[in-house]
Amino acid sequence: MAAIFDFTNAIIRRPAKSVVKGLRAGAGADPTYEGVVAEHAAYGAALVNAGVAVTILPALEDFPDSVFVEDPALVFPEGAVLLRPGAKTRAGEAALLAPALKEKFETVLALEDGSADGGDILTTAERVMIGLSARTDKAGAEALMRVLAKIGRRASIVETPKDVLHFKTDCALLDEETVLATKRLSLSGAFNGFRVLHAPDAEEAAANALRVNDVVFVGARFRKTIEMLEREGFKTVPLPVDEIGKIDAGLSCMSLRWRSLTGE
Ligand code: CIR
Repeated sequence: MAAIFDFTNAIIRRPAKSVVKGLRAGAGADPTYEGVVAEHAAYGAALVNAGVAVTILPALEDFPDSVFVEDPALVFPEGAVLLRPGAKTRAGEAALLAPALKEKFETVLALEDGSADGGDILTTAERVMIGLSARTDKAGAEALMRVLAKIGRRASIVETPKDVLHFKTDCALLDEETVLATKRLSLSGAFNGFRVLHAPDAEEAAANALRVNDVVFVGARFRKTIEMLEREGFKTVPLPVDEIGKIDAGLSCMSLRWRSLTGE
């Protein structure tokens, strides 16, 4: 049986020049456009190397954060869900993603209430975990549970630590029973029943890693995390994240990934 991290397809979106003005919680420096382009290109190449067929959508200048295509939608082998991003400047991204999803999926459902960002959603073999955050509210999370029930997915609502952008800012699924998580998130008990590897101190941002087929994408500067994962038997692919990190992003954010049931 295919594992939850076995992906055949992905959608990514080219960064817009406006990405330098992407949202961020702090008052840090802007990333450079060229830097984001380089990180995005390395990420796209890593997906291809991992055996994934990648569709690249054009940049959307009016949406500085649209390169983070994970947030306006959710995809599964059995269908896609258009979400309602919680940031005002990102609300229009879902409609602009709809045509590409309709081309790829027979079933495209839509969230009807509240707000929810894909960055707050972690799909495990058993269930879909929906993290409440400043972007995903209770109405959105509950509406999403109803939509997921239509495609036969069980879901549960969990908490994102305070002041953390998204649930997956602080965690990644490494295999069916193992997660990489920050200590602050694992303390919430969200991963009871999982084996949890903690992101080392001072490398909390490494928790936004991404398991794709046989490998785990990890931020290249997180040396201790890479060592830990390799020691645990995971094959890592270090990728540059310094520029996207300036606008609060990590490695799950730049793609929508799924296993195609039709082989297309
Ligand atoms: C934002 O604040 O929406 C973007 N600057 C970063 C989005 C990161 N996305 C993700 O973690 N899924």
